[in-house]
Amino acid sequence: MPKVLTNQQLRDYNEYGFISPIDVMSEDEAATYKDRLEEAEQNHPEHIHAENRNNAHLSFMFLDELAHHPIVLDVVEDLLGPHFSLWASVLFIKEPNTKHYVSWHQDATYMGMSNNDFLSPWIALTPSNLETGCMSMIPGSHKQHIVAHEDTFADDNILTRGQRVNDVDESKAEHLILKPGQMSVHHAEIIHGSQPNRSDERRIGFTLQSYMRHDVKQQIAQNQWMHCRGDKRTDDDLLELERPRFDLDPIAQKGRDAASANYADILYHGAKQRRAY
Ligand SMILES: O=C(O)CCC(=O)C(=O)O
Repeated sequence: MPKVLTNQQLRDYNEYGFISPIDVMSEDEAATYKDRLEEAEQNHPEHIHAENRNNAHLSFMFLDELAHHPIVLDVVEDLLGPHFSLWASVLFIKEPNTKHYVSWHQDATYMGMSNNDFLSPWIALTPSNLETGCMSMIPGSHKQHIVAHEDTFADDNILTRGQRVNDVDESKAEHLILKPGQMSVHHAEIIHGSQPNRSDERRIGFTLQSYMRHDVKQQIAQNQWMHCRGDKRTDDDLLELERPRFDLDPIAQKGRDAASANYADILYHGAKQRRAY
């Protein structure tokens, strides 16, 4: 019996590779998270900015709360079962009237996992729609597994390598319109991307990338995870990441530094160049 999702949503996830929208919190509550984000950006700019956007849930309590939000974890449990951990997180912020975009890609391409049956929730803290540059998905594309990607390192492409899948039939795309406080969940192999923000407000999305069952093994670099629910991972080489107890908790911060360096080693493995994020 699922905890949060309907049987139809479970079928949709298997058939199309995503579910959207899912209510996590009210718009008012989402506004308080946006305020906390902007306070962090103002008070600790070195720890949270466009090039230091990875694993900020290890630095700031408001993002740790989202990573462990009971509705988010219930949704993950409905899809993955009772035992899972979190690998990393990314803040995808598109400033007003900017050219930044995300090319068509599949998340799992460069993660170096033993299998790609895992998922990412994407939580909207501001409206995410056609004008602000919401995510778009190619329904069912998770069923074809990983296809060829071309690394472009294009300036306005905010993916690590600017990697892109060519020849996507964009007429099939479904646009995930989210209000602040709603989230989508997508499969690691679905082809997705997003257009620039043409509006006068920020588009702020926080993606938990990704929650995985313990049978998914890291095959490149260090094996680092944050435990979320159920039994803990028991890998011999496990490096467990600790939750922060307060903003900029030095123990969790040390974990973030290590996790983000490791994340770059994994995502840029074999790449011709590296960017700062
Ligand atoms: O935020 C975006 O526009 C893209 C995010 C994305 O590709 C992801 O979360 O996997």
